[in-house]
Amino acid sequence: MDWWVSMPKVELHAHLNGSIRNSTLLELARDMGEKGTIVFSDFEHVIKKNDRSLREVFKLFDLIHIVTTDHKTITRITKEVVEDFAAENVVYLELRTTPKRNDSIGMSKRSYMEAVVEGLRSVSSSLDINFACDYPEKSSATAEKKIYVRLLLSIDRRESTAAAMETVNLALEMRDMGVIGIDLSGNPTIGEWATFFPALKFAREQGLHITLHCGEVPNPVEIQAMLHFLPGRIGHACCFQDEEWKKLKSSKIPVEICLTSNIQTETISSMDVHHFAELYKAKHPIVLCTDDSGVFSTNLSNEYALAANTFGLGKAELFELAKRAVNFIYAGNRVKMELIEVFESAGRTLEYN
Ligand code: 6MZ
Repeated sequence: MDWWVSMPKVELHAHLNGSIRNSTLLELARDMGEKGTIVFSDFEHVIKKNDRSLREVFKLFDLIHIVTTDHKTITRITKEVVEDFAAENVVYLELRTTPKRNDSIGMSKRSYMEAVVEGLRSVSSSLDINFACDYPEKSSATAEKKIYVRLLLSIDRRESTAAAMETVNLALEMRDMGVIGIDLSGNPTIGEWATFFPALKFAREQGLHITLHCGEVPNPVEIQAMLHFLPGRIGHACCFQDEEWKKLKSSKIPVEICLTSNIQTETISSMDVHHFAELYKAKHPIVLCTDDSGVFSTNLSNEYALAANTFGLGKAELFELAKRAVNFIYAGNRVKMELIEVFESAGRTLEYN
């Protein structure tokens, strides 16, 4: 594992609340249990379960949101998630989260996002972080690592057109705080493409980048509509049929691949039939990602090791794959050039045997 940890990596598909440390989740649930807000034993059972269907994963997210959705906790988990990615040499992270409103605790979508930004500002002093052009890069002479972080705001498929539009407007207001795009996610069996389309179209017209969860369940009409929209990237692409593969390949839309997530949620029946192999062989743009490292007990180094073992690829090939991901990031050219330099310098010192 050490080698996969030491290799620089780019993470483009990570949901904040799905990346929460298990220890933090249990601690928060225990605290709430002691205060009588929740019944801890009900949570413990769900949190500690390992294999979850897609439906159970969304039940778990509802539980996670109960214990995490206050400003202080959102700040804490943002800080921890960034530090965890940096610790395994993720050098560029696009972190996505669904802005949430909770009137009973005075939380608006904006104050939720400000708590996220506060988490970025409070990362450990052993880490250099670059997340927004208007904030001076936080760097210290003692820092051991550096990470670039950018934010994507997620629209949950349970939301209305108006709520989706509110998220897009918030993203536009927060562009100087590292927000660069919009994601469409949430339970894929809920909601209609037509509901989100106006907000996504407006977002793109305003210059925001778009990534869509696409084809997590079979839904050819929606998949076709999404591909026709030509998003900057898509996530998953598990349940595509011939026609959709053809369209995807000719469009060259990069795919965020989440191996462990797809297997655990059974959206792909086994690794030997995973579309990673076919897309890799076809030289289609792909990037390995974690999805929800906390929920699926994985990390990005583990996903690279898994790809190497499952698909018979060598270290040099996966290093190239990680480096190519720089082409698909949503940050601008200056960051891309700095990242290429990070990879080139690592490539000169890493041993491939
Ligand atoms: C679709 C997913 C997801 O936004 O509260 N999310 N949406 N498919 C998946 N595959 C397993 N994994 C996570 O992070 C949690 C939210 O991200 C979305 C869901 O909407 C979930 O509630 P945030 O930080």
